[in-house]
Amino acid sequence: TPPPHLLSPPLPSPSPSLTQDSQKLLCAQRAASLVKPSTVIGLGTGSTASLFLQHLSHLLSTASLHSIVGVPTSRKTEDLAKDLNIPLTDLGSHSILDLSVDGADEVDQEMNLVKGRGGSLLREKMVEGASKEFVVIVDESKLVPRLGTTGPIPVEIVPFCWEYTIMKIKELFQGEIGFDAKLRTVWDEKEGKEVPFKTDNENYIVNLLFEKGIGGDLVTFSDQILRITGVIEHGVFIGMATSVIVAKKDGSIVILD
Ligand code: ABF
Repeated sequence: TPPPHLLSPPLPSPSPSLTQDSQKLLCAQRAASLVKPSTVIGLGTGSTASLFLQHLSHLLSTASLHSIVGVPTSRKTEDLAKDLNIPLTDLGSHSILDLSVDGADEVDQEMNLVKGRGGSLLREKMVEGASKEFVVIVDESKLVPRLGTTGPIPVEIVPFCWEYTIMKIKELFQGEIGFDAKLRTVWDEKEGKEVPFKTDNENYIVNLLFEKGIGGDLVTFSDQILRITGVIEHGVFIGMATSVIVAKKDGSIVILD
């Protein structure tokens, strides 16, 4: 055998590379471990939030947690919470929530968010806006330098004269290079054609596409969109998150707050 100094150095142990799903699970479990007994919690929507609900339900069933009650942010979450035996209430009975936990589509350095690509932005904004703490759970792919870079900004509008509302939105951003606004549609098997996607509130969604993300100030962006009659709400959540739990590929967790 060669003398020790000629032996090749041991290979560095490969750093774990978690899949996106495992990252989602990791941040969801961390958030569930932060929930205190006897609290009213806003329950988010989406795949990451669903993992949070599952873990919450597990803690409730093993009596590690008790007396919590949830406010769902969508019909889908309401159904899932019922299946998981998580007791539910609503904002009419609890106008101030202790905590909300939800996923996001994008998170910038200031913890501003894009939400609602799943379609439930209005209920999410109402519930999370009523929460003392709003914890966002994301895998690291959701971190962006500027909002609107990885996909559209969804805007909920009334179905009445929706073409007119889209026209007004387009007028607002006509100077932006590469801007487009498109009605979100889904394939209807029965009708054999694309039909407008409908939110839980029976409204439509317009997807705003910015080639390089939202340029300029987010508050101005928000004010301008909300001033259009026919627009109900948009998916940019400014200054609402109180912390963001980011699960990374290497298995670590980073908390922004
Ligand atoms: C919701 O779920 C949304 O506002 C956002 O669109 C989405 C994120 O989903 P996922 O966790 O599946 O990536 O909270």
